[in-house]
Amino acid sequence: MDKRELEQTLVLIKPDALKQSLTGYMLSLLSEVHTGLRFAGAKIVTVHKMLAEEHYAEHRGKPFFPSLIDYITGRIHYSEEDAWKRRVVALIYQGPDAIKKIRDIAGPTNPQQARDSKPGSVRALGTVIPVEDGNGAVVDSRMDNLIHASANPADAEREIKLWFAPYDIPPAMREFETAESDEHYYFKGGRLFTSHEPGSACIMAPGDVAWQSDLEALRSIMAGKKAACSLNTVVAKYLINEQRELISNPSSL
Ligand code: FUP
Repeated sequence: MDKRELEQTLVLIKPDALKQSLTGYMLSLLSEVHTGLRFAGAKIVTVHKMLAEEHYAEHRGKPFFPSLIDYITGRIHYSEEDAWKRRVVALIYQGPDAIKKIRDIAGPTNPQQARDSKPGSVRALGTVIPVEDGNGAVVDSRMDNLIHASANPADAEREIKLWFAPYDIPPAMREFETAESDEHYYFKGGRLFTSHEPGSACIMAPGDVAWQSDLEALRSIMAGKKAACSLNTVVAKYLINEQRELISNPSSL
């Protein structure tokens, strides 16, 4: 297959889009008839805090970060009573220029700018909300912009590997290197184990196919060496829609 056909991008239909029932509209805009792109993966995800913080890691420490995490985990748009409705739709689109085509349909990050410079884009339908400090002073803004779309090839690879395991994607559609695990890996309380610990999650078993970069990271972490990415980056996808309290701070689930 032509390598250009393999280009992939991650799309998230965010909680505000689900709440406003814009999912069908957005899927139509992104459909193969309009973009020439195909689905390579799709899942419904209740976003846990670890996944949210890894996804938006580049914004850690900024004043809007806590509010952004509340937004993507669904806490802004659904109350505790409706907590079961807190979801995003995670999609991988694939095909020539997938990243650029979907960014064009999504529009500029800031909904106000999107309305000015790209009316008709998805984010032109979004909202900008002031973020206040503890004293009520406006210190930043949160952009409820309905859709996430990977910005460039490096981000697309990082994000797809963060949200999806290889087995979520048909083998012929996988863009990134995979390898077979020769170990069991378990996760509990922020730590990795190669033998079972009571209450741990089995992340991987011998013979499981995983992203090669994830396996390299797990091997480095077990050997006490510096890994190319954090343990949370690897395990977050395996804890998607997991009910047990396996994340180091259970209150963050
Ligand atoms: P994008 O790649 O378009 O999603 O843009 P960024 O990576 O810059 O931002 C990631 C998310 O953070 C966006 F969805 C919007 C949000 N954001 C804010 O809420 N406030 C800001 O000041 C900047 C970004």
